Amino acid sequence: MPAIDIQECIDQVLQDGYCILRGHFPIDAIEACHAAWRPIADAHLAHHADNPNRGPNRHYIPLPFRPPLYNPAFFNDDAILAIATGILGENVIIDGFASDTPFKGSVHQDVHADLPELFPERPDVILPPHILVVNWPFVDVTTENGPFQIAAGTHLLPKSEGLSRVGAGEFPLLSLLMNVGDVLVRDPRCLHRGSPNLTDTPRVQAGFTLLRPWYIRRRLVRNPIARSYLETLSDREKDLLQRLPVDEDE
Ligand SMILES: O=C(O)CCC(=O)C(=O)O
Repeated sequence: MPAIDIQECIDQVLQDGYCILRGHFPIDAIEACHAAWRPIADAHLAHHADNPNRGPNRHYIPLPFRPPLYNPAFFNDDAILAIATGILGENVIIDGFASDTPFKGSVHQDVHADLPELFPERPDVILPPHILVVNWPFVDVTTENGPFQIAAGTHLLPKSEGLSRVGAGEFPLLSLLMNVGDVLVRDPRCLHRGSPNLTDTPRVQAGFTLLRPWYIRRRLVRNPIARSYLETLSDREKDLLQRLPVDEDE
């Protein structure tokens, strides 16, 4: 695994809005995730194939915090948590865990941020990050299968200015081509969009969010974690996962 310069990653996220850790997550663990994801996606599609929640043939699917989708190799990774702590401060917590998947027939999304502005009445005030997203693909991401596209640096602009300058072509939308094992750490305020998947293979990308502890997302769908599994985890993981609903019975 290549050595990681944590400060360089922190600086990239702060300046560009994202960094990529190449070859960072174990491939066998991701293959196990991919296999576990299929029946979850099939169950989701059985109800929602005709009303996709992220545009035509594109689905956001909340994932369970249980193995193999939950793996400490993803959620309790020293480098990722050092980057997150360096940006968000101590006591970061995890809330959402989901997959984003463009299937064949998906289209370009509108350019967007994943978050509302914290203080919409003062769009001129550019605040430091309060939330980060950690994404990792279950398949290699190519120009054909719907790469995530990002306009680097746009989290440092008022949102409406960023949107109009991306529209005017001042900020290129970069396709992030990633291999299985690569990890994207991003500020979800940085403007981005999904692009069309032209292939028959769903471009599955998992993601979880890391937050400053005072930030609460009330409308987020969070799958519960089983008490019996939570009790097997390290103290650091229990702290990270403290916001999750706990299923006492499972
Ligand atoms: O996964 C992607 O390519 C982009 C998804 C996205 O930004 C969204 O659905 O909000």
